[in-house]
Amino acid sequence: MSTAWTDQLNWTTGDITCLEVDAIVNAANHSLMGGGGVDGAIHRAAGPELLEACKEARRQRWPDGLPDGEVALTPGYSLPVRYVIHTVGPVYAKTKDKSHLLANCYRKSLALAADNGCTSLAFPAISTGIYGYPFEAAARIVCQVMAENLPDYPELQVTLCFFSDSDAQAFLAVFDEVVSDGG
Ligand code: AR6
Repeated sequence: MSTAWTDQLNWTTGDITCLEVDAIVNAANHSLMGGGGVDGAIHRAAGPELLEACKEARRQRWPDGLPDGEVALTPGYSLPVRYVIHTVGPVYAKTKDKSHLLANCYRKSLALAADNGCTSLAFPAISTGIYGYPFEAAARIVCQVMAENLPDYPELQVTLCFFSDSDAQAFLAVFDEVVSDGG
């Protein structure tokens, strides 16, 4: 059984805005007008041009806002990256399974990065902050999407950027389980 996808997956802890990769993913909201959490950090580090680019994306492509699970590309401006891929994770709701929307965020970000010639891409833990998605459930979805999709993008290296060591440990526990189950 091939586990080559695991060779394309890396992880780190800290502030995603410091990573020198081709593109980072932003856990944005429908408005694309910025917010708290990682979205706020990315807008602060990129500078005001990022907000202008997001307004332009709204005007041209997403007049009603970016739907859950969709992706939008902008330059990185003052960030040490070429691109920011904005995506909207689902707000967690116990009563409704939104795992496919969280999976779409990751899957469509991989495709958009590859389509734009990126060979390195970093993700924050989408939806697991203000949007309340349980961390382990989210980690399982991340592993599943990476196992299914990374073989389609053999040139792409993905870094998962966790904001704390405890998040990284929680992810690694899930990752080890998935890999030992043959994921
Ligand atoms: N670098 C890496 N990870 C970070 C950083 C950072 N600088 N800051 C926070 N995190 P969240 P969501 C982690 O709340 O749950 C915004 O207001 C954080 O610890 O940023 O998708 C948007 O505008 C958590 O693990 O995003 C939306 O309204 C993860 O990033 C809403 O929050 C995601 O937390 C989106 O909520």
